[in-house]
Amino acid sequence: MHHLVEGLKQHNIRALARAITMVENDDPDKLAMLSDIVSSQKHAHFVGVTGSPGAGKSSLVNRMITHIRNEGKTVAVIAVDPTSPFSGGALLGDRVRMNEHFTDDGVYIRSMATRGSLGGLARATKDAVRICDAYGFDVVIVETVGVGQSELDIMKIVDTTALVLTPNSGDVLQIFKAGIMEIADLFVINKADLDGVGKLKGLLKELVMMTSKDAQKTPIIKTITSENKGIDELWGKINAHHDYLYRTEEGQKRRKQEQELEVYELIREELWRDIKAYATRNDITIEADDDPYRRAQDIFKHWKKEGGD
Ligand SMILES: Nc1nc2c(ncn2[C@@H]2O[C@H](COP(=O)(O)OP(=O)(O)OP(=O)(O)O)[C@@H](O)[C@H]2O)c(=O)[nH]1
Ligand SMILES: [Mg+2]
Repeated sequence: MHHLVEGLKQHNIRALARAITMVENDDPDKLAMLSDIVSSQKHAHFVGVTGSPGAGKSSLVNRMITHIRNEGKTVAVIAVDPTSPFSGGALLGDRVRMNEHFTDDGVYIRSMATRGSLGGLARATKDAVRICDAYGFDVVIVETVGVGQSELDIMKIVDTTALVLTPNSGDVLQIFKAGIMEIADLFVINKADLDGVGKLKGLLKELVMMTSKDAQKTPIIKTITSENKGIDELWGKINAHHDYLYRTEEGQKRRKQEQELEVYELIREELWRDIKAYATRNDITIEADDDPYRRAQDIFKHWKKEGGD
């Protein structure tokens, strides 16, 4: 077994940090570690919290941590900022927001940044979540700023995603973006102490009615993090969604589809690496005026003819 995985099993926090750094840096040794991770997974509840910048995600996560700890469970938080290549800034903000938990061993907070592509960040986050699971946290929360496709990819990692919206902020427009309705399992109206809550709730209700495809209607929960209001209800709904996924036939079906997607995603990644390496070895170049469809077909066919590697 990989030495870092041994370390994780012994609850060594440095092994945890080093394992996450390894996936963050896309270290060549990571695959050996990750295959050992899968067999050590304990199936924590993976929760996503996404929304516009400043919607109150970190404040909400901070309250959730307290709630989860009061239930006697441990929790890891991975804060991902797809807009920033540096983890420093995000970490600073989260340190302030989640400060009170920094000395608790039952809580681990880590920021993730990308050294490469955004796709790479989604992949690295998924790996980091699994690493936290293998370590033995009961709950793993992923906080990400909702800005584009990358956060959608990141949120496919988790079991339950809460989309955080605020009244009168215009960020309700987020939910009209392609794909967001599929990933949002709960709507949170945070900053419910501000005006415009009723209007936002009405709009969300209509939207849920229009788009609901199954019995499980997307819940809408109001929270005020500054007053610790709505956190019990939010956590209750998050757990109810987890039960739905793991205890109902429809939930099983959804999990199966997601697993299939992941397997094919991994195949795509491997294929891409192989074909790219083949092209480099054979000095294949692509010119500005090439027909992209034809060139893609040509390269793929030649790669296959060579035995596909
Ligand atoms: N009025 C009010 N303000 C809130 C509430 N929750 C959070 N805030 C404030 O909103 C601001 C942003 O909170 P954060 O928790 O940092 O928001 P965030 O979504 O994590 O922000 P980023 O990570 O930068 O995208 C802070 O000034 C909070 O004090 C709330 O329920 N009501
Ligand atoms: Mg934050």
